[in-house]
Amino acid sequence: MGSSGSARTHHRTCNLCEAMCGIAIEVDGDRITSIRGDPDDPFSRGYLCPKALALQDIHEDRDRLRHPVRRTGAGFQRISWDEAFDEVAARLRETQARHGRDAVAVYLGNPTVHNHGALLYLVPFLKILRTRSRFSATSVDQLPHHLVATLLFGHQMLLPVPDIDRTSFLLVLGANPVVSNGSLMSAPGMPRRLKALRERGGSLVVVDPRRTETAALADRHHFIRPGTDVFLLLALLSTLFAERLAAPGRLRDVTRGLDEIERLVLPFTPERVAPAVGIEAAEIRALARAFAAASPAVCYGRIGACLQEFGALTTWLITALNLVTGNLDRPGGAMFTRPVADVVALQGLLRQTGHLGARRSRVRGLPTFAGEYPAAALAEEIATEGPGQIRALFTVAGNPVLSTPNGRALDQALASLDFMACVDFYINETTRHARVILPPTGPLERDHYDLAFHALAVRNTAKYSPALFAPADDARHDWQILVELGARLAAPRGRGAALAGPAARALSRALPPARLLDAAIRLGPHGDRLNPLSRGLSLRKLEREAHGVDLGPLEPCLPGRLFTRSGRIELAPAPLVADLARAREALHRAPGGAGQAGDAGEAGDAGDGAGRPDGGYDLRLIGRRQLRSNNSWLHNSPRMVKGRNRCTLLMHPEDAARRGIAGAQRVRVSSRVGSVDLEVEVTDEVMPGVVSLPHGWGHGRGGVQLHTATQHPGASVNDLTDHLAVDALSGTAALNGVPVRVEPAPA
Ligand SMILES: Nc1nc2c(c(=O)[nH]1)N[C@H]1C(S)=C(S)[C@@H](COP(=O)(O)OP(=O)(O)OC[C@H]3O[C@@H](n4cnc5c(=O)[nH]c(N)nc54)[C@H](O)[C@@H]3O)O[C@H]1N2
Ligand SMILES: Nc1nc2c(c(=O)[nH]1)N[C@H]1C(S)=C(S)[C@@H](COP(=O)(O)OP(=O)(O)OC[C@H]3O[C@@H](n4cnc5c(=O)[nH]c(N)nc54)[C@H](O)[C@@H]3O)O[C@H]1N2
Ligand code: SF4
Ligand SMILES: [Mo]
Repeated sequence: MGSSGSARTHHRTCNLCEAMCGIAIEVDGDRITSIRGDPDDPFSRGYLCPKALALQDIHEDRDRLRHPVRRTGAGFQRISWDEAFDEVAARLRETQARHGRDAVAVYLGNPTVHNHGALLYLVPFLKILRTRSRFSATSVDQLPHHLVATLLFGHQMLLPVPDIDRTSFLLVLGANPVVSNGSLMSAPGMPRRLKALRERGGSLVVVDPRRTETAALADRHHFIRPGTDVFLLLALLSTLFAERLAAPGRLRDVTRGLDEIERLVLPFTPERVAPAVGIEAAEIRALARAFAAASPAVCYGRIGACLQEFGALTTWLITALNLVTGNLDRPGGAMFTRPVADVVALQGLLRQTGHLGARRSRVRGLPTFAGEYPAAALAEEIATEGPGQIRALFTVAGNPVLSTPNGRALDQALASLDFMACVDFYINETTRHARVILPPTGPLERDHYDLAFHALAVRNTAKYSPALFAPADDARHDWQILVELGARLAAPRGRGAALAGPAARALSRALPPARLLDAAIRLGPHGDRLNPLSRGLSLRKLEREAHGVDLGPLEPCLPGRLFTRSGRIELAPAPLVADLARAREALHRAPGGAGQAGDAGEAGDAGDGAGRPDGGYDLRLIGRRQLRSNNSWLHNSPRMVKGRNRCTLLMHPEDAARRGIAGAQRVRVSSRVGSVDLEVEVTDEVMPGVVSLPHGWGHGRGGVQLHTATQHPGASVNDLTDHLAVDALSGTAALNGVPVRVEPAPA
């Protein structure tokens, strides 16, 4: 950065969430003087959320590590990069030499997906490490979407995106885009886009156990019992077929399994599912008819629909609903992108199209997807002795202690590892267990391109953001850390020699990510095909467009883009059809089902449930995202945590009264795996029988070096979520719908 005294404005993309807002950062010398929305960004048109300011706070954060550290008896101490790389490489190799290559596990966190350098270089790095013990945040997030895309379309990244700017009916299940700013639906300025939908005469219907900020903008909001979306969707489909409203249109001839879907869903009438779902049969029928009548319409489901007992089935049936009504691959429906750097094509070349159940986890037999085990199995794989036990862990941009189920158990398991190293710039709840922490550059010190999120956006757009600040001389980007460590792991020395190979050679010649990106852009669908006279794009041309480029609305692409062997959409794939048996069984046991005994599950005064054999877990806990928070890692920004305590439990007035809870008092929430004490907020914004807690809090653990966050510690919802509760088909954690008990906290 120049050191002149005059202010300059730089246009960049905010890289904190999926929305990719254009930002105008005013810099004076080395100081940021303001961060505003960029009105000239064609995609975000000036929109900004409060988190953008955290970019500055992270940049200036004194707790952010700027050099490697090693944990000693006297706390973390600075070491050189050489020492750090040598120690990490030596200890990982030693662990693999003694206990086998899978004794070293890897956990990749969410920010890797917002970091194209890390994304590109994790592929060869993991090839060198050769461990099959791979975990990531995917299994506490969007895994059901990848699984369904693989089974239906043949490729895990063929994820249909709701075309919200052109739809006339948006049905939202378990997502709160007004706060989250959209997920698997990149579209900055959600409130404006949703208001525009209604202004052009369209409808927004939200189905959520909480009356969310998104529900507040909707024509209609329905409460739903957590985890029962699968039944609602079955009943919507059942109604469509029974009333001859199904009309797949253009895709009928390229879809296999339509008849089977009809046969499978017909028995799930609205009357049959209504008591379990908590929405009246007449309402379900009306919703099905309204959805079928709207042209176009689209159903969209996210975290609340995914992170639950039937996450894969729910995600599947959402796509089935879109397809059966002719809304898949249709403007205003659910569409596919044609990104500038086409990750679908790139992964297709690498044959990374997704595969379920190639292996099963050692302890519990949970399936892998795309080579990764479910994060819900990580703690037990560390803690359970025997051949194949995990002895060392390497994390990149993750905080699984706060973000995966039964975080306490994982916290304890991490303390028992032989060795742990983390690529992260904070000493947080997870990285405090590391022996060595390798800190990458901060979010404004690296070039940024949204390799993943341009592929999930509601329009085809592209924008490249060069680093705003030059990193310190001895700083390393994530990709450089992976390259240097990879090279050391591969170096032919002692028994590690076996690790050398093509991936190692690729790393030793490592090109900066920008060069790889340039190739992907130029050879991609909007590229110049390496012809300098072409009007197509290259990275250099993209760089000249400081506000980004808009390449138009999404366009139909099926069946051409399918990767299935049959060349068709496989709407009724065997694993999903088989999993319906589990849903049928659950419906049988649910309220109104034939297998339901009396009114159990609606247990009344459970204030003293602790003494009951079933634990008295008579409430269902769900999650809640917050505007000034980004998973677990923005609470060290003073501007993100200022104001009232936001880590509160929402509880319905009837549930509170029954437990003698008056409001704004401390309560104890207990589940099968643990308890936390925190403040309650009594509100009818949640439905009776449901309580809600945000995730990402719980900073009050010893050794966390986040000076602001630890002053606002909150409690971790994942000290309550149960690692045994997973969507059995996909292994995705069921972080919503957790059975809990609530009582006034002991004095
Ligand atoms: N401000 C902010 N923005 C974020 C993030 C953040 O932490 N903070 N995180 C980012 C990330 S990583 C992601 S993946 C996205 C997630 O984006 P969203 O999925 O839009 O975010 P959530 O707020 O988790 O929305 C889940 C909704 O599901 C509801 N719900 C819970 N259980 C059920 C159920 O069983 N059925 C139904 N129908 N609904 C249910 C919850 O009440 C909640 O409103 O947000 C991203 N954006
Ligand atoms: N109960 C409950 N739990 C949830 C969810 C929920 O809705 N409810 N949501 C889930 C979802 S959707 C997600 S995505 C996961 C997130 O789970 P994780 O990815 O495990 O956790 P994060 O909180 O995102 O932690 C990100 C870490 O990356 C570091 N970091 C940030 N930027 C960079 C970078 O550029 N490079 C490197 N090397 N490090 C960086 C931060 O310091 C932080 O330590 O949480 C999940 N957990
Ligand atoms: S919505 Fe997301 S991308 Fe936009 S400013 Fe907020 S955090 Fe950044
Ligand atoms: Mo996520």
